[in-house]
Amino acid sequence: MGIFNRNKTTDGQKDLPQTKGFRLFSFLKGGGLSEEFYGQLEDLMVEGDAGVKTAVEVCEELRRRVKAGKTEDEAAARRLLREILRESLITGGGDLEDGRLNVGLILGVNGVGKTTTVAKMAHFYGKQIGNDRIVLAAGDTFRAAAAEQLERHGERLGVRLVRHEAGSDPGAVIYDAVESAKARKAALILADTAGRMHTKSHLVEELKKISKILESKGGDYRLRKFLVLDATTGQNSVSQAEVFNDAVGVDAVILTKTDSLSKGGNLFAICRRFGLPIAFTGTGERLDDFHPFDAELFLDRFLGE
Ligand SMILES: Nc1nc2c(ncn2[C@@H]2O[C@H](COP(=O)(O)OP(=O)(O)OP(=O)(O)O)[C@@H](O)[C@H]2O)c(=O)[nH]1
Ligand SMILES: [Mg+2]
Repeated sequence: MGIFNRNKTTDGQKDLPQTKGFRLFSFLKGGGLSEEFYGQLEDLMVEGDAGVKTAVEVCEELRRRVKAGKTEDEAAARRLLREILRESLITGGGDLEDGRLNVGLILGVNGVGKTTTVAKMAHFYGKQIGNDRIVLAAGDTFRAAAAEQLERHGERLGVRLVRHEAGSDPGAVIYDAVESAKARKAALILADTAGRMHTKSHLVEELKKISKILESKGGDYRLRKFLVLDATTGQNSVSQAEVFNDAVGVDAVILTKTDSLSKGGNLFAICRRFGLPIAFTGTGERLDDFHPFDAELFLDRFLGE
């Protein structure tokens, strides 16, 4: 299973088979802090999906800190590397604001796990505030089966769903969900959206429109835009983050499918380049396979410690 899970029964993460993760340190040949050490490290960071820019920056920073620390010790350099990588990661962004209506807009390209994530989030937040204080909005009006998929989740969870006919305006669905939530004094709306390729500009334009409709009602509620990224897509997820963030301003990332093969170095690039926090990880297909992102745990797996 995923590189982000402990093989322990902690905070509800049950019986996950042990994973090896990327284990960068296990590939580093020992022998001191030579040019070869830094060269290897840079290559391994790229191999681990961090991208060339981030790999180079991290290695440069490591050289600086090694020099400043006046150390010749490889073990100390490994500790400094972990420190740099830890400082690169941003966590959080998933907290609800008390006493106010929270609206979570769930965005992402096709098939990354948006609809499943909406259901997982309802399950997760339902434990905090009660399922009856959550409203789901079927904002994917593009794919015929999407609203039904969400409806099944809603029925299972006992969470109210607002949906319109297929082909209708997604902005109107979400707007209706807001009215419905206000009338019922709900605390949270989770809005699904249609998957759109980040390369198709008209779809991204449509998203801008939805976002604008919601933002025009600002003050009434607290809007959070969550970008769902599939952990297995590596560097591609970095360009997805760039396009969505430029188009609508993303608030936090949710990384799905971390139970599948993924290296995870893309997270360093996403946090460092866009300043986006990683709020949650999806670790399987069940509703319970969803957890707040744990940076230390992620580093354990990425580095192999
Ligand atoms: N293994 C695994 N599978 C997941 C995870 N999250 C979602 N999936 C699976 O990924 C597939 C796609 O999930 P959806 O939630 O329908 O994805 P989507 O982004 O809504 O897809 P579109 O609406 O078509 O754009 C489903 O088979 C899910 O069960 C995860 O964390 N781990
Ligand atoms: Mg969907």
